[in-house]
Amino acid sequence: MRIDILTVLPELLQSPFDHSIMKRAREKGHLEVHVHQLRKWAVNEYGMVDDYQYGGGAGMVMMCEPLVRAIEELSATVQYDEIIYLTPDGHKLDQRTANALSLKGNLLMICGHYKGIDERVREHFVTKEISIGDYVLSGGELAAAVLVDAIGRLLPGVLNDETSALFDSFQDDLLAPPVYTRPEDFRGWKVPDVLMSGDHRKIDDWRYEQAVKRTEGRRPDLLK
Ligand code: 6GU
Repeated sequence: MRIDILTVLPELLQSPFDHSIMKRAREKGHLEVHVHQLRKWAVNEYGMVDDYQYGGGAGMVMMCEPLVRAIEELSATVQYDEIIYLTPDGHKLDQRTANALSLKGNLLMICGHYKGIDERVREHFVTKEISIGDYVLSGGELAAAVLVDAIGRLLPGVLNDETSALFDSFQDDLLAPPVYTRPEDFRGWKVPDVLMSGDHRKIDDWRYEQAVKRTEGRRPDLLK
């Protein structure tokens, strides 16, 4: 998969994909991330990409021209399956959306800033609008990093048996069960006996029960 990201703050997206699973995904050739400085397509030599909003009101709006020039230039060499605008008023990101996007080939992500982007870019170019939750961030960059990570780890070949996504929280609409590692007894706090039993059938049953119990207690909305 190839992901291109348009942003006025490329610095914010320097390191998120240089570590751990995202690093491995890129090294193995499953994921390519290209971060572009939107000011490269600015309307003047001062790097202008935003302007006052029509109708008045505080806050700048990202202009059509730089965004559209960037989208069109990039689209000339890459066929995008989705052009995604990261915005707090978008569709709230969930595992289902991450799973679906991981099946695509090329994605273009637009990070909004200030009051957002001119509505005409949303109408005519953006194919998906995504929010990462009901709170406001200063810009779309951290949201884009979250989205790339959520998608990137699902790409075939990225995870191995040990890191398998199959048992993640949310993958089956259940939260993940509790996990333990050595020592068996830490300050008198013991690992549940069943996990030490070696009976894999019983262990699977226990984990499922725990997952259901945890989901009922913390996220009953997922069980509907
Ligand atoms: Cl995608 N952008 C911004 N600025 N804030 C957010 C968000 C996105 N998702 C949640 N809050």
